[in-house]
Amino acid sequence: MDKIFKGMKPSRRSFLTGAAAAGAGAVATVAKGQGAPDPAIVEQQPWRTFLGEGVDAYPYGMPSEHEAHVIRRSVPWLTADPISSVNFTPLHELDGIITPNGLCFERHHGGIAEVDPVEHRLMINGLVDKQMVFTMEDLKRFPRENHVYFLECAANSGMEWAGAQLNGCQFTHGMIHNVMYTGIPLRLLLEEAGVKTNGKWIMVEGADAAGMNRSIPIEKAMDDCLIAFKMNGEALRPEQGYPVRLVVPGWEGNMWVKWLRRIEVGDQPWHAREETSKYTDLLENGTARRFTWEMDAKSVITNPSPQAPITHGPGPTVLTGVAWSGRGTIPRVDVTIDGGKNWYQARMSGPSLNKSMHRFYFEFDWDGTPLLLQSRAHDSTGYVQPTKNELRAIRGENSIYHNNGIQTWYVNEQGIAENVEIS
Ligand SMILES: Nc1nc2c(c(=O)[nH]1)N[C@H]1C(S)=C(S)[C@@H](COP(=O)(O)O)O[C@H]1N2
Ligand SMILES: [Mo]
Repeated sequence: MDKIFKGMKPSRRSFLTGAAAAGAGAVATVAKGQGAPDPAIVEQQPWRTFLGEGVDAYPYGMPSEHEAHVIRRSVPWLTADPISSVNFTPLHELDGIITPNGLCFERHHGGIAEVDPVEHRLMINGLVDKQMVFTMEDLKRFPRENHVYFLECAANSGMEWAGAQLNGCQFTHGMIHNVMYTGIPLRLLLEEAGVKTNGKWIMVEGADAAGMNRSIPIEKAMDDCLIAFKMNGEALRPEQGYPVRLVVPGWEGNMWVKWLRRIEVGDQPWHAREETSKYTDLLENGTARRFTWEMDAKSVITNPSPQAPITHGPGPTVLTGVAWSGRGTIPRVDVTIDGGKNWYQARMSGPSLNKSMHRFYFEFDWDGTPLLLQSRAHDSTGYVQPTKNELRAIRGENSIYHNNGIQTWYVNEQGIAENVEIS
């Protein structure tokens, strides 16, 4: 990239003092100035001329029709068939930290299972004192907990290993959602069944046609895993595993088995398809990285970004994005608007929860010259998000999974943004 940068400096201070200083003058840089009377002010708007719908018009509420573009989207060339496919969370349209249920990305290996909760059973078998079968009603008699956790597919940003490819944070980073789960600690169910002393692993299996399964070490199972049946306060959506899914905080999304039907306790891992042929990365020396469960710290700028260009021209500009780590919280995110020449600490806003998404902002005065935007997350262990090239130096070029490299957006004079890489 050979772009010219001049006169860009962050100016949160000048924006704030300007706005506080004296109404009119300062605000004029943000709002429209004088000129012809604004019809939106001086003319009667249609919605003032008739009464609105009554309270029962929408028994289950939906977003405004003006938000119809805020949807999950797929990339047709990524998969051959929607039955075993993925779509992406529209990160560039969201704010705060919670992903609304209808916008949580979906990844299914055998389509969305249509499970009847009354007929659904969860079985625990294998190396236990007492094999057990629970109905949904049984599960709801165990003590519950509420936690906000991100779920990120290990393949999120996978296409970017080969270079900048997909034009939009929805597609480069949208295999993630952040939800408040209500569920039962898995530990309580395992204690009920009584894990034998040689029980070192569990195998979790879905009730979908794919029967997707994964092995999880018993330490994690006994630590913070949840048997979840609610997301953001309401029942899980069918796409997300209704009526019950496993929550494996901080670990790759593939392990969060949906439509959970069976937990087998064993003395070694099962070497299932999803932990051998998939979710494994071949290194340059011919060995493979396997059982890479934890999701490393990562961040992305959601606005501006290719699907969310700057449309207001130069002047006060709000940059925002999200950051997360499978190892803890995100105390700090740095951002640059000049491709790394200068870094500034972003402002974190909203709750800082363990293994949850975090929101950051950076307000600056855009002078209308091209920008190279990047964000860099620091997690609570001190780990700092690497560049893509730092990752490639260690993992080589064969990887698909666990790409947590720094993302770059190029913004031109018109405010149009594009996915690029700089060395
Ligand atoms: N039973 C079952 N569980 C599953 C899957 C599946 O296909 N079947 N897909 C897995 C993968 S690869 C991911 S990334 C997450 C996606 O969860 P989501 O659809 O809620 O986004 O679910 C995991 N759990
Ligand atoms: Mo996944």
